[in-house]
Amino acid sequence: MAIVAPINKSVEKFEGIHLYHGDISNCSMRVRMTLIEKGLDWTSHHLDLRNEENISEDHFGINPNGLVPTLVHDGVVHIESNDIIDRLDRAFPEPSLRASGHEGSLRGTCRARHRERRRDSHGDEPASHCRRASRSGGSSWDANANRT
Ligand SMILES: N[C@@H](CCC(=O)N[C@@H](CS)C(=O)NCC(=O)O)C(=O)O
Repeated sequence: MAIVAPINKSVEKFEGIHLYHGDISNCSMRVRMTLIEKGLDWTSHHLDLRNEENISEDHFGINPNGLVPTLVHDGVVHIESNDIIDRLDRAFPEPSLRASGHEGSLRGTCRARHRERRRDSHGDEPASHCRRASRSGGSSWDANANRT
């Protein structure tokens, strides 16, 4: 699990779930989908990657790589999207992102869902977990987030 001791100490006072993310970042999108899937309340800190808002002293003080996504959960800073998703799935287990029989491993779940989709004969129909995310999230990428 990628936990960071931030230089920017202000985030250590954050309560709840705060996500530093970008609309054009697929790593951020996967974390947003996880938050939506689990129906979690979160605060959005959107960074415009086109304008290099991630390249700032403030953000380097939170994520030493200057990348998104960065999750701050009750003042603890997490980087790396796969670790963030895993962390969220462990902290908020329902609904689980793990396939039954693969409870220990998100990678196993990804493989199982990939096989499921290949078996699906409905052409472009998205997988069930994607349909649920789009129903609850609407069209906006942070429709269910609190904004700062
Ligand atoms: N391994 C990292 C990769 C993070 C990453 O590369 N983020 C990209 C967006 S998907 C980013 O912040 N790019 C900004 C830049 O390169 O300046 C993760 O999975 O979180």
